[in-house]
Amino acid sequence: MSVRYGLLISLMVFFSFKGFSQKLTEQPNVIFIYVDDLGYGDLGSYGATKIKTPHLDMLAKGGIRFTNAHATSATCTPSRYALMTGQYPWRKSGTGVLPGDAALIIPTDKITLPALFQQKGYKTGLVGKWHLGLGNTVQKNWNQKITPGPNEVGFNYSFIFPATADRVPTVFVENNYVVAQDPNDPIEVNYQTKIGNEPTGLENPELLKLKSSPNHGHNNTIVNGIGRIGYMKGGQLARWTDEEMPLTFLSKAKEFIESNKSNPFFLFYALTEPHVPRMPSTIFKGKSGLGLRGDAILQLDWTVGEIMNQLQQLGIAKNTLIVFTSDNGPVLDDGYQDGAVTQLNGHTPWGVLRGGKYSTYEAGTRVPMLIHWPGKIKPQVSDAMLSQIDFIASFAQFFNKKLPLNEATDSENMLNAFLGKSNQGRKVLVKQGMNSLAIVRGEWKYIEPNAGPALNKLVDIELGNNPLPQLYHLTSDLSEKNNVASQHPDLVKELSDMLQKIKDKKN
Ligand code: NG6
Ligand code: CA
Repeated sequence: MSVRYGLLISLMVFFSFKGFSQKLTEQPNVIFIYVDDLGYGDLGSYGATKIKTPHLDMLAKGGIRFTNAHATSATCTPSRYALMTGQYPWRKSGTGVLPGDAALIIPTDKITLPALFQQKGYKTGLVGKWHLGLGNTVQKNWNQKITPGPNEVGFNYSFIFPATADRVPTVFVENNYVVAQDPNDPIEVNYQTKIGNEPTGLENPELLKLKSSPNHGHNNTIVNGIGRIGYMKGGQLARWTDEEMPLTFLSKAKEFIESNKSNPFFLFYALTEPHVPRMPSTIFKGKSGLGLRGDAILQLDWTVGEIMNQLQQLGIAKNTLIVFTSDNGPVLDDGYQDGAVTQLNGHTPWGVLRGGKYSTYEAGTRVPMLIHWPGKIKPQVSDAMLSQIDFIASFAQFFNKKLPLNEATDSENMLNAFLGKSNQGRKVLVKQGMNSLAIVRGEWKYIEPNAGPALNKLVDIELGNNPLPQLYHLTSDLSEKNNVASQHPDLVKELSDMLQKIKDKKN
């Protein structure tokens, strides 16, 4: 063999080995564990003392714990919309909390977070809560293929419930079909008028095993002893049992991991806990001493432990990056009398923050976020300001891939901060409450004036609404106690102009 050939072959061997090892590290499995309504103060690693979350504390200890990470919005649908699309949800109407019969609001012809992974050859899966609509219309036949849905926006596999656990239809949908359909008992859903003859929470409160709170509206069709929002009939076999539902999701998540253990996968695992109705498996009931909300958090923590154990057992823990975060802040009474208020016992789900779910104050959108990738990410606490909207641009960077022009344009590449290589987060961030937007730049937060109610009396949460501008110096006043807008009119003007400019931005 000539010297030249020898060199060529050794170069080829070198590059193919290099290629192989890069593949291992550059295509880690990615699991997003996205929980529902978990607050900044709900985990041990974020200071909770009244509730024990050992599995998540381990995740925090072995990875990055972010103190300044945000959902874009203080409710579920818009936060999820932003995470999937990289676009601020308030740019598009119809992205508020969706009813259970809503049509799909994610465009099928644009880049999404799962589609990005799909394009890199990952198998992508979604298990859990969806809440981004299904099909093209509100009126739809639940007894045949329901499309478009998650499978049309980037997921190879999906096992979901359509909206929230407190909204009908209370069924699972697997790859566009309701699970356990019965042609003799077709499903119908209606959000306007009662259909069928089944009891409702309003007419038959004596049938409820979990009492609805007055005036919230969780008093339509009763399923599994719980009044829901909306009416449904049929599909008796298909209806989930709340106590089993999270375990069903867990087993589907595990199946997805197991069947993709030999190839790179992206799993979006959207837990329903601790959203209402809190009805955890019986083994967790009463265990926290904090009512069913606390019990649901114990179940959530246990679930994360189960996934971590599985990754260990399959020998893929080292090659799996886990992101754990929440879609919005905490709420106690969100429709049911489940002990969240009466047995709070000094627990502070919002930590030191003001407000809660629905609020423009910090507790609405500042959420726990942990990122864990053994061997690759150094354990640390990061104060970088980050938004969930940034994942899509950051993973695009991770894969060295350009996002399509004019898509995901609100997403910023924060890869180094997400991987703990830098403490530099966003310079500016816009956050959405129920009625107003806030902008954070560095140390300062400005909330635009608006006429909404100061307090959501139903849930007893301060919404952050004020007809006057609000300015908070977050660095010294994280609890937003002192509105200093009148002392800094120039700064108020600057931030309000900046917010306007972001609002006016096209695409
Ligand atoms: C609200 C519901 C609340 C919850 C929320 C959605 C009422 C009075 N309250 O409209 O119970 O379902 O929507 O929560 O109807 S989220 O986390 O999915 O955004
Ligand atoms: Ca939520």
